[in-house]
Amino acid sequence: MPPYTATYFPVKGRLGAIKIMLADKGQELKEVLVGMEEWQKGDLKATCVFGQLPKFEDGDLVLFQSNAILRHLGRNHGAYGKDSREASLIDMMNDGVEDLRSKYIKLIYQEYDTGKEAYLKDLPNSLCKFEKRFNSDFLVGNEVSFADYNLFDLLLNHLVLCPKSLDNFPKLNNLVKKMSARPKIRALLDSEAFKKIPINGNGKQ
Ligand code: GTS
Repeated sequence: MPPYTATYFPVKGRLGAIKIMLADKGQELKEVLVGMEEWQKGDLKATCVFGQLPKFEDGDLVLFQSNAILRHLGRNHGAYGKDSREASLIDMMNDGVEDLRSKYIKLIYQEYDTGKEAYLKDLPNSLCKFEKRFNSDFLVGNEVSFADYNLFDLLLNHLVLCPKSLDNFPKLNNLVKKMSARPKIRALLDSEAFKKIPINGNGKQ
């Protein structure tokens, strides 16, 4: 039986980075997909701590909040730095990824038709903050962390939004190249099951 179960809508959304990380760590994931009709009945929502998905189960431990799930998996699978100093830096960088993801989600769900041009114009101001942090193939230290998986997933979304968005960011391009080349991640990205899942729930990408 897979040790982990995720309950989510049939989109990549906030589960994408988690799935990429689990694939890279050779972990199986059982997925429970929830359609809008079922969600709108409200029964499942009422059981979710913050009334939202994803829900993640590790045995009898039930977690909500995608970044808490990433941290949990970082602790479980050696992707949270070599010491507490690196862990704090990884937390900082992941919070930065969350800030950019929040802007991206706002664009997708609220401003896609009116705000895309302004979003893309401002995007380099966010990306350069990450670009500056790379001294190796990873955001912090010499090992992959959950923040790398999270940033990688979000950069993939941005390459769909605008294929040229990373053109002036060699280190971000390198992250995408190196992460995409990790065999288990490559296999996930190439799988029909993964390719056919939409990035977002409203068809915008
Ligand atoms: N901070 C939460 C997290 O990181 O997990 C946000 C979760 C969230 O926004 N979930 C959305 C949801 O449950 C779905 S998605 O935006 O991740 O695709 N929406 C349904 C609802 O009723 O709020």
